[in-house]
Amino acid sequence: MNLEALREATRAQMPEKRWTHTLGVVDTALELTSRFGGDPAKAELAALLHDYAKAWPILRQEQVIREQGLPKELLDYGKELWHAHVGAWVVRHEHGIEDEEVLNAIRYHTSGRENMTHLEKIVCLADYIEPGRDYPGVHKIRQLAEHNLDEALTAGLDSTIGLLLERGECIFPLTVLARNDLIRRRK
Ligand code: DGI
Ligand code: FE
Ligand code: FE
Ligand code: FE
Repeated sequence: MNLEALREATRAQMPEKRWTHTLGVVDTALELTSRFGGDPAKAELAALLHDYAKAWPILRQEQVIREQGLPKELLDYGKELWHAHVGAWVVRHEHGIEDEEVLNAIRYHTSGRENMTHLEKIVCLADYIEPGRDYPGVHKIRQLAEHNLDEALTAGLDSTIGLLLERGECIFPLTVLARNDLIRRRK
């Protein structure tokens, strides 16, 4: 499938607002790639597809997790985490995306994980700072993203963890592992 058809298929999965966000993540991922390196074609593809399943009915997302052997553990955590893993599965099986680097960037864009690849970092950070994002702390994360990918991503994960603490919600283990890993690698 060519990129234009994939764009239309992705757009058809979501309301206009989510599509605008997606285009913002694509632009930002490309910008981060030109700043920090990496493959722009992969960044564009992963960013385009990162929220593919975000607007799907939650029961449909749950069905994919249960029936397709995705980590059952996801069901014990926030539903907001599900779309990342579901999206990676769906674009592979419905659109033949086989590039594991791209699939992992989609799969881990919400939580991160230990040993994140450059592409995973780019997509996760782009999701935090695309121009349509507005939350306390986004300005600082954007500033850090001007010069340091890891520092910016750490600040992004900090903001997510802070929000979850405030809301009294569970923290998915990968989110904590991702942050710890980035901090340990700091020089
Ligand atoms: O899909 P987006 O809105 O563009 O962004 P996203 O995929 O980063 O999802 C953000 C949401 O996911 C936000 O409401 C917080 C939630 N989230 C992120 N990490 C965790 C989490 N929820 C739980 N329960 N645990 C996490 O570790
Ligand atoms: Fe998302
Ligand atoms: Fe995110
Ligand atoms: Fe997103």
